[in-house]
Amino acid sequence: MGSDQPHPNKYEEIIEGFKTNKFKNITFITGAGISTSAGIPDFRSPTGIFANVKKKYGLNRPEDLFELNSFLDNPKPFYDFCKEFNIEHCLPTKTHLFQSFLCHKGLVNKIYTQNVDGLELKAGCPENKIIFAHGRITEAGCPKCFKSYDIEKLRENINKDILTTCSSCGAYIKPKVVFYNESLSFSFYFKFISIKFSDLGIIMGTSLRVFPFGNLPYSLPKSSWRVLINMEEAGYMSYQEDSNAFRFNDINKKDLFLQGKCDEVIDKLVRDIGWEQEFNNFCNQRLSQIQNK
Ligand code: CNA
Repeated sequence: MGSDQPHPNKYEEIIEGFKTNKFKNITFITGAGISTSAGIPDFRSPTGIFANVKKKYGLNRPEDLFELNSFLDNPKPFYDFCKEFNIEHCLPTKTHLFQSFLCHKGLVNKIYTQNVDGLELKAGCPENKIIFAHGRITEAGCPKCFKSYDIEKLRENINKDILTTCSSCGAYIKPKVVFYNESLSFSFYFKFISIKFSDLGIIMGTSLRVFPFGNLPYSLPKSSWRVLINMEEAGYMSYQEDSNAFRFNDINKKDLFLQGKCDEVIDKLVRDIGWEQEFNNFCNQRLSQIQNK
């Protein structure tokens, strides 16, 4: 199914929808694949983080690097990984800038992201539009008693190979990013309801294999379009009429799969809508603002 061409009528309907201002509540559901062109590896691509960490850090499974109990037993592999995972210099991609562009046009409902890199904020998306479902790398705290900790101090300690423990409960401190076996923040569940207001869901750069986040596309209302932009098909497919799973090949369903690199698909989309000049101006302006900071 993945190699099928996107249904031409569905693609045209989406383009027409943008041109006629039909979409006013666009919901983005995103993952690490939207940041790979910024130089940040994802988890599961052949060149992703999971490809070499098992051997490098002597783990049983690559997931153990981000597993709460493994971290609490021995934080060293994760701290060593952090030393190399420096993303401060990374710039937002075309895909992040597209989200920001649509926010500035007042067309965005919410951006649900699994990413912890904060590139949505760098791109200029308003903070109140973004739900960082898996937290952010720019904050630190105790995973047991939730006491906050200074991220700069944690980074300094990591770079000096000092193990940082919580002054209240003694557990090891980590950046406030959600690990396997850790609960999602209260605000994720609180803001989850907003998804019901979508008229277009754009799901990008995610394998949809981390839950509960991976279930978000199936919570979009039945009336909403669902466009998946990814290197390969992701999520559940179904041929059953009453299922919420994707049905990209069903002519009557508002599901469309656009296979490829996010930035390239976004470029084509913008061109086909007729926004090329306006979008390029927006990107140049935003990128020069970041560089002049
Ligand atoms: P994943 O499981 O690694 O899947 C990424 C998906 O994106 C795969 O299907 C890839 O084929 C696809 N992909 C990669 N590059 C592109 C591209 N340029 N264009 C289109 N598709 C592409 O990552 P998920 O986000 O699905 O998994 C969730 C984890 C990854 C979350 O817990 C994140 O915190 C974690 N993560 C985040 C970052 C980040 O913040 N940038 C980096 C690495 C991992």
